[in-house]
Amino acid sequence: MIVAGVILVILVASVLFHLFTPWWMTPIAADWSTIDHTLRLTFWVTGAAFVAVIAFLGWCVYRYRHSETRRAHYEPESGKLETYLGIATTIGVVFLLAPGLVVWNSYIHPPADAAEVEIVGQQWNWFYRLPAEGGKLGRADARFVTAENPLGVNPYDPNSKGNLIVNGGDLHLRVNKPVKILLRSIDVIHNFYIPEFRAKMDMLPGSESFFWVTPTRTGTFEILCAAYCGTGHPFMRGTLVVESDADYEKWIAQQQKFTAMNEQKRGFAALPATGQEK
Ligand SMILES: [Cu+2]
Repeated sequence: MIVAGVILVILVASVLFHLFTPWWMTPIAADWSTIDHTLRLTFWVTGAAFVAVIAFLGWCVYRYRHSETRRAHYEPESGKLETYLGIATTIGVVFLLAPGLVVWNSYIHPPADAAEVEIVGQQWNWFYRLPAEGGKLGRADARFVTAENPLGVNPYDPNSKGNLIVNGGDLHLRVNKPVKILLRSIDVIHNFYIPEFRAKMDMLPGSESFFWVTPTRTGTFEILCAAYCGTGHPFMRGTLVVESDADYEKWIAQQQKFTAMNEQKRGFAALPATGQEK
């Protein structure tokens, strides 16, 4: 009886803790409310399963408690019970997985008018690269990585020249404008994560991953690395500023161009006029 009572207390306390928890999602700052919906749905499905299993456990402890007069039945199989459990489990798993597939599909299909920004992770910093006004991002390859060109931007690609490189500073984005976030790493696996955007993705050395997002409110948000990437991992933080078009233009005007950055140091001007790297 005491054990059944303890199980009941655990069940009620767990549900109450969930309802009154001080830890909940941060206020959303992007148009990914569908991701919140899938998270809530997961809470409901797993919460219902938790309540059902713990309540069943408590009921069994109470109902089949020791009694001198009772003998246990031997009932190794129950076709009916297996059918019910099979159907209920299938429904639960479908509700857990299917909505995520729909949301994921839209998460990786940016609209045609989305701006582009590249995020590069390197132990334990964030770099950002933006195309010049109306331009495109030049290609990049690990072969081009040097002290002067930490992102490995291809200096032979004409699109590279106007690219803006933000080395260690804040990243700024326009409010209410969709942006495709391209992700690269030049050493180990990192993960670009902005909790308020409900958006995160792995950054894999040697390949480029991406997702898109529309920031919906101005403000300053923290960028976190969400994949353990070495001893400096906890310090791999960045700052994202979401702002109006006017403020964004001011910021972008201050950023350094790839060509300027290289000429200033060395390398770009010293490169042969025509390279094989086309
Ligand atoms: Cu990292």
